[in-house]
Amino acid sequence: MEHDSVIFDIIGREHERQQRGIELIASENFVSEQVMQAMGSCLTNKYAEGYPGHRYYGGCQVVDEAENVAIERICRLFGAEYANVQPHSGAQANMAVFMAVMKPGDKFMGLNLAHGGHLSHGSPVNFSGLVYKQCEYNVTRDTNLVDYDMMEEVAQRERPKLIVGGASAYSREWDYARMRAIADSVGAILMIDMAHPAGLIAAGLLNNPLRYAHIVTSTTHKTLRGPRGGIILMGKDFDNPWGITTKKGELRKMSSLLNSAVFPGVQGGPLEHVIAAKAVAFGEALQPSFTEYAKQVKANAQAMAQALLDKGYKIASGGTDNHCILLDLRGKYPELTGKVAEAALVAADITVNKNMVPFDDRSAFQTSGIRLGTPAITTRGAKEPLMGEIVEMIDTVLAHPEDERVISSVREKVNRLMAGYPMFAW
Ligand code: DSN
Repeated sequence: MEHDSVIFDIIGREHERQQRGIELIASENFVSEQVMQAMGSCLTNKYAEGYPGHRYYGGCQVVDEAENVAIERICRLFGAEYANVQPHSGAQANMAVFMAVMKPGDKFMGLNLAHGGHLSHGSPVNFSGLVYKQCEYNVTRDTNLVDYDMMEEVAQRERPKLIVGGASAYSREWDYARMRAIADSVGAILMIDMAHPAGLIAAGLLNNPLRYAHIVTSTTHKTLRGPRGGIILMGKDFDNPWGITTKKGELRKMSSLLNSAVFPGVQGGPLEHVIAAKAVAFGEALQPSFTEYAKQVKANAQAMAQALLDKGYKIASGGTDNHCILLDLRGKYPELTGKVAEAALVAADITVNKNMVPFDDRSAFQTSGIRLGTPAITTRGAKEPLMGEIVEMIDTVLAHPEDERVISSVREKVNRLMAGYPMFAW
């Protein structure tokens, strides 16, 4: 077969882009070589609709073993009693939970997308907002912390069937105990989407939502540093069989409802090569070296936040407890949009994404903020002193976002610097 030089040239250029730049997108990371190898393996050839031991295809005895290893490792990592490792993404994990616990038209509550929430937590352009009715809670204007009083008030008024916690641009710890109390007070199910901080939770650096929530979802590719994908977990309530009583009067356990919602509900054949890569990543996350990595992610985020504050920037909520920083550009450069800032930084090979900040007066296409994160740069081996240097370079670019000469001189510095931080250094 002829070598596909078109695609492999593209892959080579993307590898080069990743190698030479500073990656600060809070939801990205660099996987290990063995995670990559498992993803690129012959397991991609196998159809395995169903679950280990109960498949709709023959020849699944070997992939069954890989899926069982992934389930056992992720349960050990988070203290879970149940895991489904098949969701292709975090959004599909959320979709499956919604399908298991609600009927179309039922009401649920999630964090306002413009305040750091996620598309799949009720955006009107997403299945979550199209199929279900959403009500929402905010962060407060003064602290930018989740407004639990508002959450309680809205829950009492709207009586949602499901309360969703978790965010894609929120840098603070969550009060899961209070959320569970609010959910219990209205008979709602509590689901926490821990996609962003999962790696820090696995390392014991943040509260574990499994101790409070009925159901927890996550992606596997952010701080958890695995392949792109999703998972669903249950912990605390698993021992008390709960679920839905069928017309025949039988109780269908939540684990069974969730499994059916993933397959055949929202997905067909599982990606067994990705599941094997998830198992590899979960195995890595169980090692002491991963705890050291996660501590460094957090230390780097705090060093970066402090360096930004020292330079006069405003950070939503004033700082960070995790891997993520939401920079409110209105503090230092009120005229600068997130869109322009993102483009200037990307031109300097510093990759970030524009992001709305709480109570933003600009649209999601312009925004007044950018989101920064330390998971990927930490995997490259960065420590606290480098955070100061990065902030210096960010500040130089943001002070002159349209000056080609400034941008190109920062880019040269970035490229020289990153040559000393190989992609698979860890
Ligand atoms: N899109 C992801 C993020 O960047 O946070 C969340 O799914």
